[in-house]
Amino acid sequence: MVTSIPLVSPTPDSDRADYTIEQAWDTYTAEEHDVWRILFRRQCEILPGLAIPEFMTGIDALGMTDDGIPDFRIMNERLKEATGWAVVAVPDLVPDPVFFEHLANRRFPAGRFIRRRAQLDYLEEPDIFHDVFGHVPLLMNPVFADYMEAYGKGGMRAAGRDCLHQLARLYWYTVEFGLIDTPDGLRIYGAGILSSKTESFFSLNDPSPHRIKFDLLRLLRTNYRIDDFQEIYFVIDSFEQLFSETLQDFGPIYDALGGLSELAPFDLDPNDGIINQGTGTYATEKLLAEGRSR
Ligand code: HBI
Ligand code: FE
Repeated sequence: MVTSIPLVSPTPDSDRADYTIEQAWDTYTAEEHDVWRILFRRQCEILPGLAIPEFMTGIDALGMTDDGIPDFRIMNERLKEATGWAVVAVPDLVPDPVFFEHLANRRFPAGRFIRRRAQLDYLEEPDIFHDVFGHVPLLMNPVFADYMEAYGKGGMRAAGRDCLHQLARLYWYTVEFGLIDTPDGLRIYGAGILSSKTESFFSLNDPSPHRIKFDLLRLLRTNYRIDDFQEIYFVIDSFEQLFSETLQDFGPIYDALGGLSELAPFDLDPNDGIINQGTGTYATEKLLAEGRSR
């Protein structure tokens, strides 16, 4: 009897309050390690010169390679040594309060599963390649590691106020889709871009999106798209800037937001620090093709 070799290993649900599960690294299949290899090699080929250099050095410092899916037990030894962070396995997205609590305690929740070979270019939920390749290397950078903890603590404080959707924007436009200005030009530090071949090029080189200077109040007013390339990217000058902006008391900011209108992703505000104004062509053509308008 031919026993079919399973393509994917089982990712169980969690029965723990913090939604964590065992990574069960030994149960990943050869196919799953192959998908990691394809994604890892592809991104490492294009990212030098596009990603902030600290991202590339973080990969090496973690001992992350194209051998296959990293074993958290081994990777965490280096991560903990460097900045006190650890990656914990979860089945998929966890509730905001649980997510914030993990970050506030220097634990990064990473989806255990990896996308199928047929999903190389896009998938809905963050898988282990997005979470571990995209997010973890910069946790080796002490200032960015401090920012991520401060963000988690900010999220726990915000839980009492109805402003999690604004905090989610801060995460989205920095940790997921942030750009940073460097002496060699704009570079990528957002995990959502770093783990995507197509958006790595689009975010820096396409004339369609706006690229404007980071401004916390303006960012918190700005909606975002979850299902396609971003129409606007916020550019920070340094991780120190990001960290100090997040340390402040958000109370007055939430109060100021109350009197300001929300902004759609492609809107510009008269006070924007415009690095380059986008043409909007990508989204306009995409929406036209789908018979929709902005
Ligand atoms: N859960 N596992 C996981 N990974 C995330 O990136 C994540 C999450 N839950 C909530 C969330 N992100 C966003 O709402 C953040 O903006 C908080
Ligand atoms: Fe993410």
